[in-house]
Amino acid sequence: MSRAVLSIGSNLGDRLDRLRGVVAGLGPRVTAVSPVYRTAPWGGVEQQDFLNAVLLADDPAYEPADWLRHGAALEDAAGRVREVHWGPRTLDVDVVWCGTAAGAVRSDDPWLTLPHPRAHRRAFVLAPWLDVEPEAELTADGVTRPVRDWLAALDPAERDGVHRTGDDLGAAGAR
Ligand code: PH2
Ligand code: MG
Ligand code: MG
Repeated sequence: MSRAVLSIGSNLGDRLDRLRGVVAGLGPRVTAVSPVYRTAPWGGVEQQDFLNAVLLADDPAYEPADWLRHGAALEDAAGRVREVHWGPRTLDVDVVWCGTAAGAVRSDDPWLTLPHPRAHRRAFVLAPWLDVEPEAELTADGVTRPVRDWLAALDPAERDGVHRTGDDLGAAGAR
């Protein structure tokens, strides 16, 4: 049994269609879909703006690793090639947070580090996550804080780099 917070992003091709493909691909596992944000590229590589969103998902049969495997399969289906670190991509599906009956999962495995070690520094993750889960908490660097506090603590320039587009990926449960 696990519940996941997934950050999805695209900055190549039909970005909105790519994000919609993730919602469709996860199907009834998706329990909440955030608004879509246009976001300035994070990480220092000059490239086109991203579209980003956050999904909440739940599957009684999924272990935390299953979310990563499913996300990677959706990336492959979108023709993802891994070239430049933090560079342009048709589709990226990142597992930001995972919870089981025992609580929040912590993992230092480099293949699946949980919670995602950079989520607390990224407005493109925190802003849409807050939209779908206003009381969420995130542990980073050994400190647990509400997601809203991590977002408020960011450099204003980082927060100002994310804007809702008004696009819609479809409501959870509408598939
Ligand atoms: N993903 C990256 C690198 N930089 N910047 C934004 N705004 N959104 C992303 O999804 C993103 C990024 C690598 O996964
Ligand atoms: Mg990523
Ligand atoms: Mg990724």
